[in-house]
Amino acid sequence: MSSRHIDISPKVQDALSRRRPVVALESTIITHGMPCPENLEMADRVERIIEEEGVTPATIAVLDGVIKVGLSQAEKDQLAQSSNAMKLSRADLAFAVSQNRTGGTTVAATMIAAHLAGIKVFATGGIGGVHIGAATSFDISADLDELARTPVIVVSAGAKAILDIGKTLEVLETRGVPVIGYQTDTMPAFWSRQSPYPAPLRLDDVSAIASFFRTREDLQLGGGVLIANPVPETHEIAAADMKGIIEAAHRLAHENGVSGKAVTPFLLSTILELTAGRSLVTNIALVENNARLAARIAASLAA
Ligand code: PSU
Ligand code: MN
Repeated sequence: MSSRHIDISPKVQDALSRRRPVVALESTIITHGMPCPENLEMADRVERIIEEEGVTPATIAVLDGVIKVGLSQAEKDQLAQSSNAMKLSRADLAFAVSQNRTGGTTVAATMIAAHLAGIKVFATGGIGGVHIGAATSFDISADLDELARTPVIVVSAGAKAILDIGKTLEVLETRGVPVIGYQTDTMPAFWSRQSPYPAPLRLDDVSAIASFFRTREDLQLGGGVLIANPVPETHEIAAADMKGIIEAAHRLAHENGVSGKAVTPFLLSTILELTAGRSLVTNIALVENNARLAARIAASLAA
């Protein structure tokens, strides 16, 4: 893929042309999901974890109108410290490019860029989904439609517990997106390993996930696959502990009239305050855990 709008770093380009495994990483989590400097430490650490697995990381973002696939240290620093970075999903990606803007890419926009670059595996924290109250707010993340159309494996810790997980699973099923619990029968809920919902499908090893993805390609089904990888037990916050905090964060969002793209960042930062930083420690642990699994899936796919 060559386009004047996309710049693939030499390291990532080299891995792709030698058919070596590559894992894409999103950047809204850097610009809007975590405070500085924890965002930068997390971004560096997940890249290192992927490299330790012998796989090439490719953090994706838009810098001054160019879709970057693989960021240099200086570019990562710039993005992590930027105070006016946009939050870019499918709707705003071309806007940012044509207006020479800088922004973090959401799960949806990162999937688009990864696919354009020829990357099949992507690690994140939690995907966006159907928000609580969506019946009246109509707030459903573009991540779900992207999973339905773009053939990338997205490794997550499930849907964020700030969402309506049941409705998120219903929409994914309707749009034909396989949701696979990794070594679990239960749909994980981001900070917690448990939710009231079963995982629709289950696979227990990376070679089975790779084989499943290849079968989907053979059958020309199109669209992505969502892997739901529970947060490690050592860092889990029990669902019962999160419940009241999530409700309080929603009340505050409502009282402050927060809507649209601002909802997810507002809820995440409010929950960070209400848990005195504990949610952030868990968030970082689960992203690292997902990066490791994504690297192993990518290695298996490339073998
Ligand atoms: N998970 C996190 N932190 C985040 C996000 C997910 O732990 O910042 C971001 C992802 O980039 C995801 C986006 O794609 O939130 C979803 O936003 P929305 O609900 O506005 O579509
Ligand atoms: Mn939304």
